[in-house]
Amino acid sequence: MRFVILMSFMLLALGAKLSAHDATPIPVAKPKYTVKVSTDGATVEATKPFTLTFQIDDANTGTPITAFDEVHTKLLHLIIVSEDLSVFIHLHPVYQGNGVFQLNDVMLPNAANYVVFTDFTPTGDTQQVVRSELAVSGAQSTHAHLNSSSPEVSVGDLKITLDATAQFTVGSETTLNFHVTNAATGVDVTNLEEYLGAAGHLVILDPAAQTYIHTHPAGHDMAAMSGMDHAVTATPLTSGMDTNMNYGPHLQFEAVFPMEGLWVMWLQVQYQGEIYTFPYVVEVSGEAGAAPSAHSHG
Ligand SMILES: [Cu+2]
Repeated sequence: MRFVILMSFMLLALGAKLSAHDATPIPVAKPKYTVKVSTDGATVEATKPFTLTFQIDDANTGTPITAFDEVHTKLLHLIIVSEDLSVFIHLHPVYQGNGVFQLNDVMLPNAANYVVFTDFTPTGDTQQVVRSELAVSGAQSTHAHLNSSSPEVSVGDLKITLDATAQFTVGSETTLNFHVTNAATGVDVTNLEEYLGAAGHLVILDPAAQTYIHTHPAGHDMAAMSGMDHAVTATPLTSGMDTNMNYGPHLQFEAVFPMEGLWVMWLQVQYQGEIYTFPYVVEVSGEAGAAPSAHSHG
């Protein structure tokens, strides 16, 4: 049995949350937490550094949340994507106390509307994701125009190929297999480094950037699991892991897609001290057996 689900969780924006096995998003009437996102200037200009501040409060009482669990080595994970999903940024604001996180020298590359996901775990509660929006001066409203992308993506010295033979079906646990090779030589890469307590991070969004899925490789991040409430099974994956905590050439993730259609995924890995981000677009089909096969023969 090769399936090891260490941490695969799916969270709906606006504070609603789901376990990894829920098939459909369940909206929560009122979020438990509010995140007030502010910037240091009156406007945000493309390519100009600015400071982002996050105030996290209890939605009912308005009091600041002051205790957070460290998850994947950080108290807060910040994901920023452009509305058209061409830009993906993953950063870690620094806790200032009294429910406030801050990040200096943030820079956005173009005049666009951005969606901001703050991903945090208040001590004593489960992981929360709150969605906010941030407009850069001069932004025109737009939306993602997605096409299924090539399963092969090269960035720097690395090429990472998503197993294109897999069927992605709405509502069922989907295994995403990636194969890491040297982009120039095609040789397997087996020395990916640990990044934020995992062999890799995979963030998945729907085209409207409403549904946020963040998953990590099966069997590769035991160290990061202490104190977390995700289901853990103990079968180790032998492939792609050695005692020096190097990873590759195979990375395996699990995800449940709650809707059919195109989804965007960003895989992040660390190699030779640098973080690499690999974008993919995948098509998720309807219920198994009900949808036409992707491989039609004419
Ligand atoms: Cu992060």
